Amino acid sequence: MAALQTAATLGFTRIGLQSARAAEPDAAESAPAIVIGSGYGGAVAALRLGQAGIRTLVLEMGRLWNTTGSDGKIFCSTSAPDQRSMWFRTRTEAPLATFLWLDVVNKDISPYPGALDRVHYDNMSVYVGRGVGGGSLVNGGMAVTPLKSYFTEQFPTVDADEMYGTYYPRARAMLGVNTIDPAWFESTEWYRFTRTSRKAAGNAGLRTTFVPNVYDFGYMQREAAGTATKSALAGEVIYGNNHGKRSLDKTYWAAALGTGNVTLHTLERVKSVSRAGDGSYVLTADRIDVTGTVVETKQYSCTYLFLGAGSVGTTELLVRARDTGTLPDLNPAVGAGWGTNGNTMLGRANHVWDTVGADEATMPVMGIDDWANADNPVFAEIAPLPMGFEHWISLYLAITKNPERASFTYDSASGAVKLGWRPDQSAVSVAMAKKLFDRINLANLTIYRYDLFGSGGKVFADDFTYHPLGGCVLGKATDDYGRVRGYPRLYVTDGSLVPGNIGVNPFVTITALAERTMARVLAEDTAP
Ligand code: FAE
Repeated sequence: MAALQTAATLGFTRIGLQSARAAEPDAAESAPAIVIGSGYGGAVAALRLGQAGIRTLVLEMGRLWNTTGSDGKIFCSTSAPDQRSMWFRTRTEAPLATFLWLDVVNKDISPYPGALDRVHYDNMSVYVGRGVGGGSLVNGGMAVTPLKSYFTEQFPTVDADEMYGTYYPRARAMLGVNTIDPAWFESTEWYRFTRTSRKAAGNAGLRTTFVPNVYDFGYMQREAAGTATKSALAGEVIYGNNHGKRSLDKTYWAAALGTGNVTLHTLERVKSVSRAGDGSYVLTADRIDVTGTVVETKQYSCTYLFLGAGSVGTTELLVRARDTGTLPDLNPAVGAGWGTNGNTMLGRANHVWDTVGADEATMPVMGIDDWANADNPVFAEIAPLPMGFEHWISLYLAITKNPERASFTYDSASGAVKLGWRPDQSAVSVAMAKKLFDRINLANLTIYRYDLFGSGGKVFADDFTYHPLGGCVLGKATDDYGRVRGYPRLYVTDGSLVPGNIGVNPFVTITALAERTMARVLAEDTAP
């Protein structure tokens, strides 16, 4: 841990320098390696390239979150969102739309390159993080390793022993994964909401399990004791955490920039990818200012190109490249095999004596694990709903084993990439979540909450996902190591490799797969 903190301190200094540099317009630029996107897949690629001595340029469309606003904070809280909350919106679009059917959750904001984006497709929208660190800036930090048996089912061609013996441990160590002290968990008011949900699950004969997190639980205990500035205990999460969370800027990016070989350009959105006659890759990118105005369109070239723009970002870039003819030899598997990780959100109403407490920590630490139930496999995260008052609501993000998959296609009329997800595909997740939570409600004589997802009385939020997965599936669009088929020295390292579902929260798997890809690529593809 000491090494990690040293790297983080070093990295912050360097991040500051890089950001100053990113403000100056650049001419066309080439680098041996370019990484698109700075989430988990991009961060692993950049660190390992930098350590191998390969000069690497990283292009990220979001901003670097290292300067404070007028309130002295870098990020805003969920209860008082401002322009920093969302990516160029005039109103926030929080997952929980209403309370008591009232439109009191979302707030008007001014457009700005904020930390959270909600990308809308027909019938499905996808929450993603924007900025250096990608999803790590806005996520709940749950760092879960899937069941080995399910990993093998999803990745039959990957050596699972090697993943569980080498790459998962490597990813967890780098990410700074830790677990809550069980004794503190049992006694603190901040996790009463979780204990209440555990009791309800137990009454239905269901198993619950602690899940690790990248939020520093030592820091959280100091928050509770009043000796550290509150973050997870002050309602901070989906618009960023000002303290406590080991997001990628404090782990992988600190180490990557510390190699001296990695340069980061922020507020640059890659628009297209093509290949020059000499086999190098050519990119165009729009550089925007904080109003969203394009101030420069830049060209880059590289020998090795790593795509880490996330499941929807990477897939959109490659589908567009194939279907507009800039990378015409991409195979038909590009764009296919996309899923929501079976995500469905829901709330239950507890009895008045089963309180959840006015104080709720924002970092989830427990799940209801019914994945082994072959008839209806579900893993449900016990999610926080910090409102600062007692509301008796138990909130959950259910991850169901939904086998439905959709494809992205290029629409030449609009120039947009579309996702072919249908409502009946979401209905599969809902039916599975309902089967589990009907059981819990029956055992506890409780009911669902009808007031949280819009004025229509929707019980199951089935129109968004936190866990977009697939689109460039490992072994199909790429070889077994993320090398894109048909294009040498072009790689995918992010969540688009995961075939639509992994049964738990996905970032540890994405990180571990990227570590595996980079170990192989650096050993085989970059040798002189
Ligand atoms: P990602 O982290 O999305 O990074 C992609 C990056 O690429 C972003 O920074 C983009 O801004 C950037 N980008 C995209 N397109 C372009 C372009 N054209 N040019 C330049 N830059 C581009 O990708 N997962 C867990 O395991 N545990 C959790 O507790 C958890 N909670 C979540 C809560 C929320 C609210 C959300 C939104 C997600 C949560 N997730 C969680 C999901 C997790 O954050 C997600 O799987 C990973 O972030 C995906 O990692 P990737 O590397 O695929």
